[in-house]
Amino acid sequence: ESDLIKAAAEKITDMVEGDGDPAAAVPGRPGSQPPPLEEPTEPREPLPPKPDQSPPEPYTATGRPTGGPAEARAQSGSYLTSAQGTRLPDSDHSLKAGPRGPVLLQDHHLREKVMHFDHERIPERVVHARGAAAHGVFRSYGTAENVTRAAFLRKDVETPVFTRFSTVVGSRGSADTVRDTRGFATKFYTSEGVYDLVGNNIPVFFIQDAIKFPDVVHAVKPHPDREIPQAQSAHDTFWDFVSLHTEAIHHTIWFMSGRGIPRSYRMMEGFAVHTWRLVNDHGETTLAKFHWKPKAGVHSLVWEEAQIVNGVDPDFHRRDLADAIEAGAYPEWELGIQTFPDTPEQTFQGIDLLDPTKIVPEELAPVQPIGLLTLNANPSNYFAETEQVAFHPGHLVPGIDVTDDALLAGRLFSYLDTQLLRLGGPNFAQIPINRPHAPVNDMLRDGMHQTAVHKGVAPYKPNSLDGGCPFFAGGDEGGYVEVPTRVEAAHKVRKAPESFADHFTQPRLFWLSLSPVEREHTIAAFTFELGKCYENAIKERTLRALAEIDPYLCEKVAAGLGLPAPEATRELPDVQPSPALSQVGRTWPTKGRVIGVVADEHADLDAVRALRGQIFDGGMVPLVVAPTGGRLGADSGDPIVAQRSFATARSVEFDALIVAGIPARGEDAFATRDAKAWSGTTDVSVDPRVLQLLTEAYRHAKPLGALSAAQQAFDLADIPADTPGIVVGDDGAAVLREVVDLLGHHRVWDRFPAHA
Ligand code: HDE
Repeated sequence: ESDLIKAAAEKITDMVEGDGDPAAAVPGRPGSQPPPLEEPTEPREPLPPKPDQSPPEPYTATGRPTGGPAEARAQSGSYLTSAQGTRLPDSDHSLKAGPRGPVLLQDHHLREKVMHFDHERIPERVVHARGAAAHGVFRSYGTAENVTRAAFLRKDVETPVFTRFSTVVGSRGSADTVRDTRGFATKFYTSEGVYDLVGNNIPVFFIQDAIKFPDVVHAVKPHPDREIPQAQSAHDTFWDFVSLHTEAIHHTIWFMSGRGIPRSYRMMEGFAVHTWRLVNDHGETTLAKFHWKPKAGVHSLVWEEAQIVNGVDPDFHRRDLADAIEAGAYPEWELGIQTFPDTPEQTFQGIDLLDPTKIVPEELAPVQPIGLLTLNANPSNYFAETEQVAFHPGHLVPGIDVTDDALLAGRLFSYLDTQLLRLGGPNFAQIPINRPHAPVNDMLRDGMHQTAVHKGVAPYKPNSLDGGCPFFAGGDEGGYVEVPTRVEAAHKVRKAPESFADHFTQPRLFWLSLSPVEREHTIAAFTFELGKCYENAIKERTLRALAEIDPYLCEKVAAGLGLPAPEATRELPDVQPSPALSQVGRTWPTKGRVIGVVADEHADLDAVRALRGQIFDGGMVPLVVAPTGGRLGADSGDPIVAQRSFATARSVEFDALIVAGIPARGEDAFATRDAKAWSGTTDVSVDPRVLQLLTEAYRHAKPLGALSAAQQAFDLADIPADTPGIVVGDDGAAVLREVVDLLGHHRVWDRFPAHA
């Protein structure tokens, strides 16, 4: 047989003109080539092999293509690649569990190739429809080099990226600050093809098997009869599903906590959820979970804030991201990995690594930083970039491989399939934002929205007419070679592993890791959401699930619903809390936070100027709030621009407030309104909108400061001066310092009642 292969290889080589023998450079290539055809009846000179082509035109943040030939997708170049530019070692065999099969669902090359072929003869995301995105760069520390051979994770390699954040449930026009999970998807345009890290801001998922995804999504989407409620989980069908399907309760308790209403996309963690298999230069494998850690800290809104924002500024998160980038305050995240030995059991300290409803606490497996993501440019066109970007967990590069997580397997199918409908055909990899920055030499042809003008006559392998090009890449030429993991022979079953049946230990771990105030907010969220359900049976079933997590949680929610609290059916497990899961009790950076300075013409304008400068110098955003738009001290040599007026400002926009003057109630301001109704006070000598600013900020436990002359504003707003987080003084700089110290904790947590 080997003689036959050798003769075949020589024959092909003879037919090829040009330098050297490209076949010789490809280990194993002759073995993958069937014997050549007999001589053509009309012999003619074969086409010469073509050189590696240039990458397709990359799209930049400024919208300017940075070069590359127009006909960038002919079957030219040295190596056959996927549509994402990843070199392929083989295109003739499906990935199978042994030579006799069965074929594995995780064969993303097979699916890409066949999917594309199926659609060669020539609408909103079904989930994650609403999003906001930005361009940036990922700089690798090189600390992952020992576990993965991925080129973009080598030391100091910089890779362009595009990151899209999203809500899951609402449609494209829904509001940003609804209670929901957030998507956190990053496309890395690496030298080895596109790598997509398609994660969420919650490290676990609702379900353990992709086959249930349509069920959970149907349950959380609006009711099919009236199509309400929009972008909400607070309705019967969602809680019906969760209460009947308790593996969802872990994800659910995460988004009932503050994690479901982030303060900003810039202040969210991200998680790839599944366990991945990394492979290094020596072929050694390691299991890993990916984490994004925001430099700005992990912060949430409180529920009332989130609701006000939905009305006042439904684009709050989108605006916040774009404004920060435009101001040069580039958001940053560190990418980190938790690593685990790749043992046959695929468990770590008893935790099943293939179960996407389980975390591994950071205290057991520390998150090791491997690189820094900086988002530094806003998209130039929402549709072209944010809307048309197509992520896919199967866009992988050598060094990162999948595991047998059944949720991941379904995703590997779904993300390609959904783009066919959404982007109108199989050529979405040619849309500028999706184009790899690595050479693409695929043999995918024609179809809807084909933009390439292909040359050559032989878009098939093997061929002699195009000089046999392009060639396969072995592992040492950057080919994506699947890790030959062993698949044990077993019976075909529709079953989950036993360990997947534990649905409550980790929700309890999460609950016990929260601080008392975070627990109260979580109780309030459960009480609100279940309170919006009509069916008592659904509430009762959910309470039974809560009883398996914690008696206090269950009792408080039950009391709020006016229902009896059930008992747990077993002794609750003794779990060790994970302090890393709480957002309270740590000091965070204050860079990028927004401080409002309230003033009018009668305020000490020098003090206002000084405050503004000091806030700015501290890397924060000062926003002067004045009775009207325009400028304060217009006649002075140094007028102060008012960024907000009493009509446009609302407390939710500020992380802290400092009152520099007490703005009297203006002639026209609310002349016909009842000041008491707005401000909770009968005194109308202060503009009621200022009182509203203060009372709301106070309720939301934000740091509040006042220059001594203005402290009366607190009395008028019924804010006791001796409560925590109220700072009054003559020296503006000292007041600011104290306010910023408080802001380092995000909120004045002591101001919230907390018993749990
Ligand atoms: Fe997705 N998901 N998903 N998902 N997902 C989509 O793909 C799907 C899951 C995530 O900004 C869709 O292009 C299935 C987990 C993000 O464009 C679709 C299952 C995680 C985004 C799809 C999951 C995610 C999506 C809809 C269960 C976190 C937005 C539009 C097996 C690790 C990406 C699209 C963007 C989008 C399917 C579960 C994250 C339909 C079948 C778990 C961030 O293909």
